[in-house]
Amino acid sequence: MKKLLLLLPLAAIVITLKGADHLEIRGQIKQYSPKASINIFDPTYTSVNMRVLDDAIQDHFGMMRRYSALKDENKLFDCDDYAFTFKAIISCYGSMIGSNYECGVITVKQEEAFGGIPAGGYHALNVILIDGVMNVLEPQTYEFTPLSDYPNRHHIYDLIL
Ligand SMILES: [Ca+2]
Repeated sequence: MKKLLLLLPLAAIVITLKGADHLEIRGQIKQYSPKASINIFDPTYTSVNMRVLDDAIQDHFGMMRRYSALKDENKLFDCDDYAFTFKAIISCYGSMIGSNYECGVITVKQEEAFGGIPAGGYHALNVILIDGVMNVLEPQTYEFTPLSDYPNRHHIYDLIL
């Protein structure tokens, strides 16, 4: 029992440190959406763990609440702005500890509802590497699911990472 307890933290560290290079990321998107336009700016990325993700979500939620009056008044702050501000916060968290966290913005055709956003039209949201798994995260509700289960994975138009 004691041995098992010692091994668990080590396993967690290995999973947390797992990253992805630009070719892996490109391949993951292209396997579902071969025609997607891919803009990846760095050669390698690292994975967030749940603690970093929770902290970033709290910060982003706080920022969205502070500016909610502005958002509601002019309606200019929409899905792409949620996605880019979330990406920016994740980048800031990465820079604090010298990590290049993988968090990108994707544009999709919203064929199916996801994360509380109904089907219809085009939509922007995030892809993010969480504990070594590429996830799609809806930055208006913070729901996320592995890319392999994301219902609109075959309708990704572009990625900016
Ligand atoms: Ca906008």
